[in-house]
Amino acid sequence: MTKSRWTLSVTAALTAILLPALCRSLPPEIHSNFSTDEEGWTAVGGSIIYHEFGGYRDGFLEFQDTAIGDGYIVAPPRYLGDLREYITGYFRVQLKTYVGTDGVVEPIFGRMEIRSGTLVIAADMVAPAPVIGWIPFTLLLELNSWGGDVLEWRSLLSNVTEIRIYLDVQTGLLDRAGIDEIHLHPGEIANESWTWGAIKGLYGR
Ligand SMILES: [Ca+2]
Repeated sequence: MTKSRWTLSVTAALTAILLPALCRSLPPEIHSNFSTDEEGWTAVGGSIIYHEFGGYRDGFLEFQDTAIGDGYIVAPPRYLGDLREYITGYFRVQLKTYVGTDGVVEPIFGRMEIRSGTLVIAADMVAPAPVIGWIPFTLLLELNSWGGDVLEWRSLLSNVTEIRIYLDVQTGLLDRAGIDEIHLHPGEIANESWTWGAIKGLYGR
């Protein structure tokens, strides 16, 4: 084989290997904009009040703390299952709180948990401070933002059974928070600022 034919053969082989990977389509974005209802989100340790107007855009969810313990909302099934194709993507939500500026915010507020059975990874989207007005918070779906061992992390994300977003703003009862435009994007984040990402790590419960 001449050098030029060998080069062509190698180029063709590399193209056959690399092109499908480069052209691999991303999975669909998963989102909840709450235009007409709660879109399957439920509450634990509190209640959801659906508002048709007043969100970041149109409708939104209001979580009200009505029980002792840390309250959170639970994602519907379309966010669950094998999320490995979303690694390097990100979650984004719009949040607001109804506490006064002198209110003490619980550290758990804005924590997101991804669970697979008893395994849990967790990260904080929000600093423990009131969120005045609708503010976007972004959490990268990559190891550095969540911590843990990479093999365990990928194993957990291959079979996600529950996703929680903690919206318990303050100690005591009847504190409230709003949430809107919950998005899980498969692609890398565009060049823009993103907020807090304190690592909570991977652990069993
Ligand atoms: Ca909305």
